[in-house]
Amino acid sequence: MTGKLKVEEGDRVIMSRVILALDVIDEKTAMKIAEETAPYLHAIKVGWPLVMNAGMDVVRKLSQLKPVICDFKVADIPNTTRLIVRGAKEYGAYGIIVHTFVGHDSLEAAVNEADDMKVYAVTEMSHPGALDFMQPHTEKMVKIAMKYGVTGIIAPATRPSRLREIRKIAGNLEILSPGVGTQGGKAREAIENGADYIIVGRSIYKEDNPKEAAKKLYEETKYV
Ligand code: NUP
Repeated sequence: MTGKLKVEEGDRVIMSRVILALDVIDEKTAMKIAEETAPYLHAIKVGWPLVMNAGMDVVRKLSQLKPVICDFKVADIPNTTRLIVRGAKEYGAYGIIVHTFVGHDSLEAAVNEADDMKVYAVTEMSHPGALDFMQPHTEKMVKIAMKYGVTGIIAPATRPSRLREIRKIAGNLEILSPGVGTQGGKAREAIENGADYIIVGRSIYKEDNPKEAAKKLYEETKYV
């Protein structure tokens, strides 16, 4: 996706660049925050913290509000990858996040099993440790992710100059960018440097007013 989004129709937000990382562990809290923020979101991302406590049913429940992306960072052999991707699909997930470093066959298994579910491949993580092993291989990972037909990639809002470089080789792949807010990245800067969507957790769900926080991020990124 590139270019400007059509973002509002009357009072209704029809497109947003904000993906909520719902890393709360209690289902009731998760549902409450999701309900409040949903009007300003593109999607909701869930990961192990919530699923380990609330179970996979939470994916189905949240999907009533917004498309759900399962951040399982799958990093396994093709057969196990297939089983995990199938599991997410059965609970109605819209997308799943997998690791790219595991290589071509696991990536291919994920994309094939996903069918019309979206696959997002991690190419460079947002935390400092990503420089140790990942970053030297990012370009190669972006290329292999493209070759095997993923919908999008994960690249860091904490390093806007890297985002810009990654966008140059990623063509029209969607770029989902975590690290905004608590990790130090800036929403608008991430979009201006090539991200299509920002992934934001604590700077929404830990705020006194998550709805206002989501709205603010939506406003900040809608016309970029
Ligand atoms: O590189 C990545 N960085 C990252 O923070 C890849 C991710 N998937 N994430 C996830 O994004 C992380 O696991 C968390 O769910 C979310 C960021 O949360 P926060 O730092 O905004 O609270």
